Amino acid sequence: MKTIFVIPTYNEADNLPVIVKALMELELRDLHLLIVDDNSPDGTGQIADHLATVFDGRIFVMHRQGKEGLGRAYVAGFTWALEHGYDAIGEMDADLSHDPKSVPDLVARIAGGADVVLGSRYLNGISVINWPLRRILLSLGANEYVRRITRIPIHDGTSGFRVYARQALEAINLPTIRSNGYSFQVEMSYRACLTGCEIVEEPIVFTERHAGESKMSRGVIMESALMPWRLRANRGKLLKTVKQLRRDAQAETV
Ligand SMILES: Nc1nc2c(ncn2[C@@H]2O[C@H](COP(=O)(O)OP(=O)(O)O)[C@@H](O)[C@H]2O)c(=O)[nH]1
Ligand SMILES: [Mg+2]
Repeated sequence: MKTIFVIPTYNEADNLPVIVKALMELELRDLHLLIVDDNSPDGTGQIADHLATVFDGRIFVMHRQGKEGLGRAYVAGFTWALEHGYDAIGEMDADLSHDPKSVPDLVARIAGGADVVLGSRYLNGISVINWPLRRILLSLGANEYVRRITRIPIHDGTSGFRVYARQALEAINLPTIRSNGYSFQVEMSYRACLTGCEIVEEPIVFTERHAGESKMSRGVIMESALMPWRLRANRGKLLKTVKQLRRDAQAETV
């Protein structure tokens, strides 16, 4: 199974070499990485290029012109991964909040037949380390808010540590994903549910970053607050598109 993890970066110079080394040292010797950097002022892009020469053939770098948001970086990265024939396509933050040691377990669930594996912080209670209470409540509240409005039966639909099987990303239809920021995670979760993907949740531990700064902003929160309503309003249209895509795919195989 050709496997790649896409890692979006914006000012992660201190974290990137550490996470890349940890990922390259995993048992998964054929794991590839795509680093998607938005022209970070702190030189993360150049560090990524250097890492790509050190781990030649396993690390790839996409340089984007400026900071366009997490969602845009992932749409570009996932599209690249599909074009390059990967079977399992993962995502994780660069700031070591997501433990590289959990990667093999997540990937194994895809190998076992799941379409989407969500690394969940809220399966067995709350597994978050070093977050202030305010941030935990925001995240829990956001998940409850999303569940109520969109009615998707997922414990951690905002998690950014996950793996998609190729066919799931194809069904999700990336060019029509609208999120710029973190609401990307919710939009993708919703789309995966609507397209009938088998989604499994695997417990993970989330640890707040030690180096660098969070890119959470007021604009990002605003978009995230509106997204569930937008998704709900467009449910009928989305289902129609999903059915049409399925018919097209069937016609192609006949
Ligand atoms: N390429 C790119 N990466 C981003 C952008 N915003 C955030 N990131 C990356 O997305 C990941 C999660 O962001 P972070 O600030 O840690 O979010 P938090 O953990 O929710 O506070 C990190 O690897 C960031 O560097 C962006 O606009 N462009
Ligand atoms: Mg973070």
